[in-house]
Amino acid sequence: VLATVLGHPRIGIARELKKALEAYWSGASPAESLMATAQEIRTRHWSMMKQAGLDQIPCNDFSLYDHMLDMAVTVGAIPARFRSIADPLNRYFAMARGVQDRGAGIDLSPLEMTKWFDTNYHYIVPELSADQSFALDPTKIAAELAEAQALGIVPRPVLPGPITFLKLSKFADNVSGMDTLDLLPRLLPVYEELLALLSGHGVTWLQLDEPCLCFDLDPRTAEAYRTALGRLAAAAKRPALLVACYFGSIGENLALVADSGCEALHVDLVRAPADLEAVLPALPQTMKLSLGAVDGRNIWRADLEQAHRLVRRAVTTLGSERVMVATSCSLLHVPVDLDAETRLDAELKSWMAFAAQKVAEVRVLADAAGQEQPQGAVFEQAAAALARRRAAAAADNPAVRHRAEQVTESMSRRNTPFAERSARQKSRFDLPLLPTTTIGSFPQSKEVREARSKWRSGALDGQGYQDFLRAEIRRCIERQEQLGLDVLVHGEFERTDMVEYFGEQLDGFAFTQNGWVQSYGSRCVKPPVLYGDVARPRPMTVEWSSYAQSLSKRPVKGMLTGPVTILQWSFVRNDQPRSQTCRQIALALRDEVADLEQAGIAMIQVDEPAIREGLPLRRRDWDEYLEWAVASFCIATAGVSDETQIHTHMCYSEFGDILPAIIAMDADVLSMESSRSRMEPLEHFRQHGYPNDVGPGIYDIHSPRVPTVEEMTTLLQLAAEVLPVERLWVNPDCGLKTRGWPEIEASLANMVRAALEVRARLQQ
Ligand code: THG
Ligand code: ZN
Repeated sequence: VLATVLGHPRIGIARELKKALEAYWSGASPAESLMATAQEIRTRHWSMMKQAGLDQIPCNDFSLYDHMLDMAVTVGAIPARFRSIADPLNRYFAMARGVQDRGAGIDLSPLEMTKWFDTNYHYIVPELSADQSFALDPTKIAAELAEAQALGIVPRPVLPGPITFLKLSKFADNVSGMDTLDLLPRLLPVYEELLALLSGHGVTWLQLDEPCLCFDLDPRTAEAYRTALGRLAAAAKRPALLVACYFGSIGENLALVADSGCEALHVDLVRAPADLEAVLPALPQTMKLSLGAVDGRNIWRADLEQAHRLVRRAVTTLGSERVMVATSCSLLHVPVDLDAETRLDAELKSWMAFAAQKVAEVRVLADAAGQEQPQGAVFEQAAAALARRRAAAAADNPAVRHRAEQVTESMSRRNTPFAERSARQKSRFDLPLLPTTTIGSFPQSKEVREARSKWRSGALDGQGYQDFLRAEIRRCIERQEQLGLDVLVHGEFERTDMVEYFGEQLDGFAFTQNGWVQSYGSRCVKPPVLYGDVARPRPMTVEWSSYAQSLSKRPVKGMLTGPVTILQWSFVRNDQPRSQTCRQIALALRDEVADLEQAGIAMIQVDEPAIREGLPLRRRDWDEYLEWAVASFCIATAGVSDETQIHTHMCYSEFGDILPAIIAMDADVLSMESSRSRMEPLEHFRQHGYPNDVGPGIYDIHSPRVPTVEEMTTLLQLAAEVLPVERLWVNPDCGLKTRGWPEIEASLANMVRAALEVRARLQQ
């Protein structure tokens, strides 16, 4: 039985890649240092996996920015606007981040970015044209292959498969009436060419990632799978193909791979344990099975006994020659090494495993495949840790559990319908038509970070830190008033991350020092570990919000992160349903909302950017999820009086397919990312309507470019054609935490001007 993983984290234990990227982008260091750092990271990870005894080691899973962007470059899908950039590295980053050079008159918008399945990772969406042609550029994959081979490793390169690549790509704006799968006949020859080339370089196994096999497929896509996998399997010169399905059940799509002639199938037995029994009898004699038995999405130590039973079942049916043990998906979604955690509670730490530990787990499982009853210290320690974890959970917080059981339906309903609340709120706030606001965060400047780290190290005392933050808030309020914004925010300078901040103040969460996970490009998050029952010992945001409100006559929104987003962006316990954990978070937030209202905060924003991200991949699972997700948001927010205005914000996803659920959340105001997808949400509003207030984002904050007034008036007018102008708000796409003040002031000044212009036009 062979041991393997589907991919390794690439950011580095100390986020070396992040630092090297940002130094290169800022001009502080040359391309050579970036390349050297990238190579060091790859070398270290390959050596580590080799030392750990993995039989197949992935390569080309590394990326300087994103693996879908890499694939777009590999197949020559470079949109026309980038083709004049001669330097490949500059062109690559231009596609990822856009370019704006006012002096030179250059203004290239980047490719879109969106969530990778139901994870918190964002990929770059390849942009295709109607007359798209493809041409192989094997530079990256060939270089990484040679590098691995030079280290004495026989790597298994990883590629997004052709169907997943096309399904996750998009046509440029000007294309209509085409399906990206129309391009399959043009794309397949490039894959064939690449397969031949890799085979020529001594590659014996290739991993084709086809997570789209976890979706309900329409007949056209299913047929495309048959065509594509069949064609690749029939290629004259190629490595053996491992088709990897992960993030869910392969279900009825099994035959598409089983009948393809490919040499191996990978299934995700963490998300879909029942797949094993379905796959065993259906797999042809010629195929191997890779068992995704160790969770690549979470940080818990594996239940080795349970995983062993799966391995045994496969081995006794297929024979050990045909079985591989693997992680459920790439380890991209977990931190690098638990050993780097020196401050974690020892007990909690003994329940956990990061990438390095998971590599060891697959090895142990593969080694024990021949034993009926697994033996040895490793199995015993894992079982003991699991038993201690269960005992701790059972004794945790009865009061929290009791309260969660007592939740009534009326707790998730506002007192009166929107129309009535809205009228009361309108008279309370007296806002102009098209009120302007922002999403919540303002720049986390170097000074803010320095002050926080001084406070944490003890160099700055609590009072000093508080004074510093108050001064930041005061300046932020002044700037917003000067810009002429109607509804203000305090700026969130006290928060590192919108989930981490709340986790730090709630019972049931723990924190790592180095548990970084890539979110997009150089940006990382450090998800809290939600291990126990969630309770709120004391108010979390009331002081900051009250202080901010005391500085202005204009409304200042209170800012909270919603229960679904806290759940989705944490590593959560896997010993009870997610719905139950979410409800505990919702109840803690409900108390915070009540305290904010009590303190005179009249608008409270509860962000749920991750609500779409948590949607199950299979439609049959949608209703159940949406029901508890919406109920959780409502439990958190519906306890307020009619005059208190609840806002929410969503971004990073396309919301069309869950619009009814978003409507059911019944927030008074919804601000939503739209500008990067050229106001796509408006199309859904046009078709289905939206009953409450909306602020479709009119400025893309993910790019440093400053949007013009005209651009934004155009978008506003587009919105006004779809929704009644009395229900429209004016705001950016998302928070401004990652941007710099100069570009923000210019952009927001333009945004306010755009609102004034459209207001004036409407009043003519
Ligand atoms: N927090 C969490 N998840 C998220 C977001 C978030 N997922 C979606 C979206 N926002 C992703 N966007 C970002 C934006 C900025 C950063 C991370 C994800 C970021 N991170 C810092 C960095 O990498 O420099 C690290 C954090 C810090 O140093 O405080 O800026 O907002 N959980
Ligand atoms: Zn956002």
